Amino acid sequence: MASSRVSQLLGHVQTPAGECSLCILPRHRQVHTCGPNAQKYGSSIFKLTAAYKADTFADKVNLGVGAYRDDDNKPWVLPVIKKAKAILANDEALDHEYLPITGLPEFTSAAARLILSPDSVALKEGRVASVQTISGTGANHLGALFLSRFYEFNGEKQVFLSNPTWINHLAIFKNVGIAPIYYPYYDPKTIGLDFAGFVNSLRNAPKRSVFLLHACAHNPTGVDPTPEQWEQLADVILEQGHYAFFDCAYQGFASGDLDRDASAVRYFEQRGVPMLICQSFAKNAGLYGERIGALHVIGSTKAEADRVKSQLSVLQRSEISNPPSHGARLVSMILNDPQLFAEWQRDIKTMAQRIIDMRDRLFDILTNKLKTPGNWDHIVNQIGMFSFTGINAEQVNALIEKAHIYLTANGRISMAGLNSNNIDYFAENLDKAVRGTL
Ligand code: KET
Repeated sequence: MASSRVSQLLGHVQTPAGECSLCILPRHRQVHTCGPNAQKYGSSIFKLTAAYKADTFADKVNLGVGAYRDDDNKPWVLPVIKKAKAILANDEALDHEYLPITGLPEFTSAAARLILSPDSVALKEGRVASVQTISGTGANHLGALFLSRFYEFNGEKQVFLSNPTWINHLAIFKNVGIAPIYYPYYDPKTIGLDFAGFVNSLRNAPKRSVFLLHACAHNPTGVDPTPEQWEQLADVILEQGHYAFFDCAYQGFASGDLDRDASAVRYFEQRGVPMLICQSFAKNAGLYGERIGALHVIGSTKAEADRVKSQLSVLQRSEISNPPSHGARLVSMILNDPQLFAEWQRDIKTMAQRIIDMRDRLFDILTNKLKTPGNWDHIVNQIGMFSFTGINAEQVNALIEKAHIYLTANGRISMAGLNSNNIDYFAENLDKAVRGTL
């Protein structure tokens, strides 16, 4: 039973003779869905969820996927979303026609103001090309595809990703012919940021390189640069003529404050760093399945932004034609109505605060009650949905196998999976895993 759970996680699929072991197509078929990296970049996070669901153990815990849960371990439909849904349901004027290719205009414009601020100079000058996308993943894909077609790479097409990063970044860029390479980011010795390594890599990369930056609440480490460090990063990026590819999937989740979590993006915009921003409403509006997001590309002139938008709409047309309307209508209503917006801000605070409380509780149990070996300051210092515990793959395996606690192999835990009912169970088993007694 235990080992079968591990093989499930590793994605080892037993197939009958004559079938490709990776994509389960007959071996003689000319088009295979496998290829050398099919398993490496596979949907391991969703396999983890499936293994958790299949587990019949009563006290099982899912700390895998980055999806918010309330203190009863239930998905939380934000009260403001319930309200917006009711308004939409009663709106007789709404139909189900196609949206424009670049999305619902009142959504994309409000989404751009949310991340860049209503005072953004780029917005006032009409220099932002905004397109509605299939959530944050779609924004990353469209942004990567756009760069792959139109960015003037200095040599090889490559993107610099933080080591580590959201695992899907690798597949997304490879998919459009851009080679992912890592820049140093997380330092296991300090369980913090390897700032010197990061800056060094910015200095040594070819001029005009593309650097992917997590706007806030870095996934998976929960380690963000400080405001002063962002300033220094902007200095080097400008010096070297690099391009900033911002992924912003957690606005509001880092601090509980939408504006504060947008500060790095806004600062870079003010400094005139060439950049694009991928925005997701999956987490901060709890709209995971609605697939609502946006891509914002900042141009140096309005004419350039107009050309970019036109190219983005050509790419979008061939991929999804036009984006789905429901999530766009919900978010647009909330962003454009001051009362609903204020209510959304309160909902975000509720989620962020519960996560911060869990961090405090976990830290307290590990350090004061269990006296778990090692330093656990990072649990409270890291921010956002995730904590990078620093435990090794063997300890992760023990937690999955012996305690039915599901987490990714790199030791990342989704803090939102912890609640008042399971936090003691988790802490006790983590303590045992660290001591090697589990
Ligand atoms: N960027 C980052 C950094 C990210 O963590 C996610 C999702 C996304 C983009 C895409 O989110 P979307 O739902 O497409 O708006 N991360 C969680 C889920 C996943 O892996 O797809 C996670 O890391 O658990």
